[in-house]
Amino acid sequence: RDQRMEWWREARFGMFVHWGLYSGLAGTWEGKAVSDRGGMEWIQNNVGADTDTYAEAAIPLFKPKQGFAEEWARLAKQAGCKYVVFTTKHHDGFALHDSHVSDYDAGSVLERDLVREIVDACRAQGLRVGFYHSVIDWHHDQYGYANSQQLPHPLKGKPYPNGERDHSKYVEFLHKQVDELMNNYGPVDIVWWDYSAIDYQGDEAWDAFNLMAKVRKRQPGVIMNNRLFRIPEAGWKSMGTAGFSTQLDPKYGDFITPEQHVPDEGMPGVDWETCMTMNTTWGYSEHDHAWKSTETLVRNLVDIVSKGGNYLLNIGPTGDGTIPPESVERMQAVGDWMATNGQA
Ligand code: FUL
Repeated sequence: RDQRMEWWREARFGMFVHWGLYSGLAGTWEGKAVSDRGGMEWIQNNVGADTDTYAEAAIPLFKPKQGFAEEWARLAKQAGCKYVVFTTKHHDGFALHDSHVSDYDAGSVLERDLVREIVDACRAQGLRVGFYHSVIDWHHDQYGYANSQQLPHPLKGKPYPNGERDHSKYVEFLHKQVDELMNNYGPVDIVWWDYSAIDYQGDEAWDAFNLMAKVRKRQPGVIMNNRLFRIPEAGWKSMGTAGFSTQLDPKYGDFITPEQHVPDEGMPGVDWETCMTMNTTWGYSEHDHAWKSTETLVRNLVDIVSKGGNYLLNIGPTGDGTIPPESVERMQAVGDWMATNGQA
């Protein structure tokens, strides 16, 4: 087992943050609730909007307030989290850093570098920092697994060669953007890839081994999850509650992300992490009121930790970066419990 994993094995509890253009839309499209359940970070896909229509609706609603990142970091600290993993880019393709290889990024659109703001705030609280990065990209015009015509079902898109797109151009772009993220923000503790699915097979789709090698070269201490690959040997047969293999070949990543599935017997010798929402959506939705109780969250934490895993609990801030009060309350309550019952 890899020594780079040591801090993470002790960490137990992390805060996940889904935040991007979709957050301002808040689960609403053209004045109507898209749904009161499920991942509203997928709203572009759910309503079948092409990237321009989506951007036009979403950009005016994404207005990060000053100091939002300090609020996140303070809450993570209070809650007893040891690390924060946040979306540097989700499937919609909008990057939160100041990217020089894209104009669909916070630098170009808002003249802000939101990644820097978040990293600085987390570091100031002594938190480890993880970059969630989506390899899926509904914006890039050469992305080969979907095009705007195929929305709302981009996952059923066929890979290049499709006669229209040169997916290798997208891969080049992906590598460059990741390189920016690895070079410009100091030490990065985690890269949390998301994700390879049925049609997207690891190395072929993303030049994944090279991508990982480059990341490790720039960030010798970094650890990465196994979602860059969708092959059984990588330990990820399914993201859902179906079975998955407990084997993780380190060449595919350092830890398994089984998501909302904890086998009764745990997974001795395997580093794993369960990520979870507090309601049913990762990205903010004003319509989702299905909040899990604090008791449930504490039970989850105990359950996961007792089986040797880490719990990565999600918040979905609004378009200005405010954390929903329901999430604040729950994080603080978990923090109180940790302070009384947890390890130091
Ligand atoms: C999935 C994504 O499709 C969801 O939107 C979310 O980010 C979840 C954590 O992972 O792969």
